[in-house]
Amino acid sequence: MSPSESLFSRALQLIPGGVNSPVRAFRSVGGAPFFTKSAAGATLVTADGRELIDFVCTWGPAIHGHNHPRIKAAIAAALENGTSFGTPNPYEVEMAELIVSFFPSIRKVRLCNSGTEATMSAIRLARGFTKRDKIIKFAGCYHGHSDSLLIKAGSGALTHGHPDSAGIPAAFARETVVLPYNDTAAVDAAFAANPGKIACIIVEPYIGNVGFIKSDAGYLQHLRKACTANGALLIFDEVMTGFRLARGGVQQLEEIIPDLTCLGKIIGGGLPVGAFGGRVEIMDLLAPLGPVYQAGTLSGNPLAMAAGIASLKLIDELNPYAKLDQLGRQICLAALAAAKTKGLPLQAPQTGSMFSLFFTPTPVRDYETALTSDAKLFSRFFRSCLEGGVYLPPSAYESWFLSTAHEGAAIERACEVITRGIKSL
Ligand code: HOZ
Repeated sequence: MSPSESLFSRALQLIPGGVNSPVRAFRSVGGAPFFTKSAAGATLVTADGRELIDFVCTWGPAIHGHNHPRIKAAIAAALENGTSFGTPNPYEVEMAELIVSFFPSIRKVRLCNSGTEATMSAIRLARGFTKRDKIIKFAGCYHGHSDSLLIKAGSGALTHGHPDSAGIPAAFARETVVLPYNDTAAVDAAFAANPGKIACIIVEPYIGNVGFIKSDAGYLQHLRKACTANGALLIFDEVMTGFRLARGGVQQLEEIIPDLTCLGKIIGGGLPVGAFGGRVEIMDLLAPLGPVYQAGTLSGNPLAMAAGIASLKLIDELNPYAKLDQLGRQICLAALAAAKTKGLPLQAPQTGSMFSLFFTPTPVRDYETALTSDAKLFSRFFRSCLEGGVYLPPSAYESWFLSTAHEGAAIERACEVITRGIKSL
């Protein structure tokens, strides 16, 4: 038995499915997950001593590559002072100042521990502010695993066949209106059918959880107008896209001002984190100022804040977006060229360092069209890439992520392996 196999067999005895988050399981692509011993730059080193070029980037946070020396040093320096205080600490203030400087729509921000907490709390806040109960979400968007949002959800919920999770009371599910993404008429119809009842729309402005999908031109602007016209709040879930696709996320690219924004991933520099923020009059409804309760023992944790501050400062120093976009395009063009040679239909939507390969002739613009992708073919492709030393998300319905550390030899090698993988299908 290899070290990974042995660890997995021990894990299976004690941890459901052997993993602490379903997206890490290999059930949809076949085989067992490897265990990671260490990571640096663009490379994971497995417990079995294999080096893999990593296109998961810890599901988004590692925009500067793994174990970046500046982030590591920031954590080490913070560690000297303690790991958690249960009182306000100076790092939280610096983080809040950085977030509002990157996101003009955010005037006040509350820090928490995960993207799930951020979206769950933003929904509660929207309901408290509007005094309405219903929310709109879109099929295939995944906003973490709180009850109101695990309905027609993407990510692991879809990958493992449970987009509508068991355990959600029907009364909760009734308050969530699920619509197709990129369909403006569906939004208008939902508001018309529920006058004065919709508290908010929550959307991944570009979806990263059913594979990567961009919004059609004008779609997000339509959501903004529809919310304003109907007295509902617009919540952008930029947990994945925030700081990754642009300094100020998709809202900067699309020039939209949402009422609330959810963040996570990059602002923790690889440690657990989440945040949500927006207009002052909405945010001031949060306890202790207002009646909407939200809390967390480890919220604003000094180590996570120190790591996140270092990560955001690196973004400002390096302005990595043009480079990341070029690397993303290079991978997608290599894949499309290989597919063309092979006569295989392939879609490769990409913005900057987020993209996906869908094995389908159908342009992918929503949940339904994402499901036309040949998941069995993806599994074979995944295994071929893994054998060649390239680790992709182990699901046909996840975005790939790049870091600045992927430039040079890593990207050349990955293009070769991906090309070979597609040609072998
Ligand atoms: N949004 C991430 C992947 N789509 C979540 C990662 C996880 O569920 O562990």
